[in-house]
Amino acid sequence: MSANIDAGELLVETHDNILLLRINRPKNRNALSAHLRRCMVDAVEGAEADQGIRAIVLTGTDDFFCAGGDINEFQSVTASTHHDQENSIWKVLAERRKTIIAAVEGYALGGGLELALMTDIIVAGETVKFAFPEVKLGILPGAGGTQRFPRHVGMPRALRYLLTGDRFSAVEAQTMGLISNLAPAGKALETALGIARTIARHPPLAVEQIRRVVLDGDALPLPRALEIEAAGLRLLRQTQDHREGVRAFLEKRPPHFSGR
Ligand code: CO8
Repeated sequence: MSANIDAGELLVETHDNILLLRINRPKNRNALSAHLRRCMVDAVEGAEADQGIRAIVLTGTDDFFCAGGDINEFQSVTASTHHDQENSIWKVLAERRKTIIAAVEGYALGGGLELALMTDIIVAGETVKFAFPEVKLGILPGAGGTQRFPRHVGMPRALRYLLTGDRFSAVEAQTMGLISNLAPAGKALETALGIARTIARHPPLAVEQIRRVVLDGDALPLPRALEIEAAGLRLLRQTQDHREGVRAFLEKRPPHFSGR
């Protein structure tokens, strides 16, 4: 079943328990306008509050994921308004509980690549081109790009692309460990929806805890990270869904998870 809301620059569709967000500014190559960022915040906040939504897929149009920040708006952006806007969208995305999968086709440039890096799983079509062109505009990738990119691909490779602005291919991105799946061109969305459906079938508290423990643990020394892993497991062991999962396995039947 699917329900569709046309929010203009962001098309919002519900496919059963998956929220599909389609960036829709083809004339501007899906550049991130302030309005588009606001729509994304609203959509993600709405999904967070909706227990029926188990995963989010974020995509662009057929041949463009996102060309980055809207350069037309750069001239009117001051250091402080920029900071406020950043806080709003990036904080909501960083602190969310639900899984987001990016389905990338065409190009993911600058802020578009940073947006993909904020998601949990990146699926890219094999003809995708990535780049950080910010250096050519006299700025830096300020939505986490200078920090998340090196953590994904290693410092030397990250500096090579951050300092030159050169493009790299989806195949190179896969070799670097930047993307989770390389899909045939045009099939990134289908692949991402398949992954989202699998995640959506699992107990939501387990999905949320696994994600949280992995992300929080990444910034911690190993002994402390192992403590939060243990705390997450203790919490999950007390859930009805854990008991149901074990019972269903032993009774050789499909589980019926309640989300508790
Ligand atoms: N912003 C605004 N408009 C854009 C952008 C953009 N980032 N990219 C393309 N457009 C517009 C063009 O101006 C053009 O408009 P018009 O038709 O009115 O002249 C239209 O899209 C089509 O552009 P092209 O003719 O160049 O189309 P091509 O298909 O030949 O090329 C490219 C598409 C490769 C995307 C090319 O346009 C390009 O290189 N664009 C610039 C990409 C770029 O530099 N991105 C980085 C921006 S800086 C950034 O992202 C920092 C992060 C900011 C975070 C913001 C959140 C707070």
